[in-house]
Amino acid sequence: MRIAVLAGGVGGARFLRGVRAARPDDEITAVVNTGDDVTLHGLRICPDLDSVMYTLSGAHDAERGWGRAGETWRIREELTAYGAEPSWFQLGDLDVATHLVRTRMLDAGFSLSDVTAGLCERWQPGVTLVPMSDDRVETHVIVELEGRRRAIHFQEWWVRHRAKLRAEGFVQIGVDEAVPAPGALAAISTADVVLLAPSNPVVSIGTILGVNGIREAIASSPAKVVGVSPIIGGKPVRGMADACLPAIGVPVSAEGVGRHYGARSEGGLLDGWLVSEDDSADVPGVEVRAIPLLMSSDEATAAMVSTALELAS
Ligand code: FO1
Repeated sequence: MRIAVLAGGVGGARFLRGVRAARPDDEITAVVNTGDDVTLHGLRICPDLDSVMYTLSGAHDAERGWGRAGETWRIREELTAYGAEPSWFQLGDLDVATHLVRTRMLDAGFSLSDVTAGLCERWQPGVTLVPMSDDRVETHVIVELEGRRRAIHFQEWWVRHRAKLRAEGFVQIGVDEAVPAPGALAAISTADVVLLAPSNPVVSIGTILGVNGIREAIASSPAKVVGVSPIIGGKPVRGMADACLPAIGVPVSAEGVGRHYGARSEGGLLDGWLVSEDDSADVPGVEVRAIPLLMSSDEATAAMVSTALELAS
């Protein structure tokens, strides 16, 4: 079976471990959000691609959800000693090596897809990772800061301000010109099943869907499309979906997000929608299943994936 998964960072990475555990012999392709990407200290950083790559290879720090296990912070301490801003973004020494290799390859003219494939040569994630686009797309958040409305980079909003500044809107700089990365559309159109990981529906899944042609490829794909709610009991398990959804007028609920994605039969995306056993959701035109949704282990996540695949069959 060919499975295509739209995924963001931490939640998407955990989910992909479950997909791989549930279907170890199948061809799994993850189309990963790159709207969180940022250039800092001259390095190109791709948080979601790195979270997925590290987590699938077991090199991740499970507590943080991002960056490497066994990380040290000497470079960061030195940068801070020099007063080299931004000091609010923690760059680990091991992680810096990834950004150095990526930046050097990009500067040499390789595409982000080539870079990702190159990095995965070492990490062997067992899933094909494809950026949503090789073109630069950066999510900015419209906030009120010091009495002025302005757009700040998603990472500044999320890391520096801990998403405490009310998000009035999100803008994906560059998305209008962005085309899907090679392999992204093929993964979707040749898939037997397309899964929407329980990632942030606005800045992760939403950003991927905003790339020209991706939403259309899903809507016209012969595959069944099943999503997994990132909201359990009215709040996200991790991350800041509850700070993002109000900005686009979507209720912070499993039902709200399911209706936001919409039914394929009505021009939306979903055939099936998984919600937590404590939730209920009426999503017209979509088959809903209420099951345990906590990704507490690969086995727990694999059980969710098996239910999603049953729904799709
Ligand atoms: N998240 C934080 O909350 N604080 C950080 O200092 C931080 C640094 C960082 C460095 C590299 C990287 O790949 C991710 C990093 N993240 C950090 C996580 C990142 O902001 C999020 O994982 C995604 O952008 C949101 O999904």
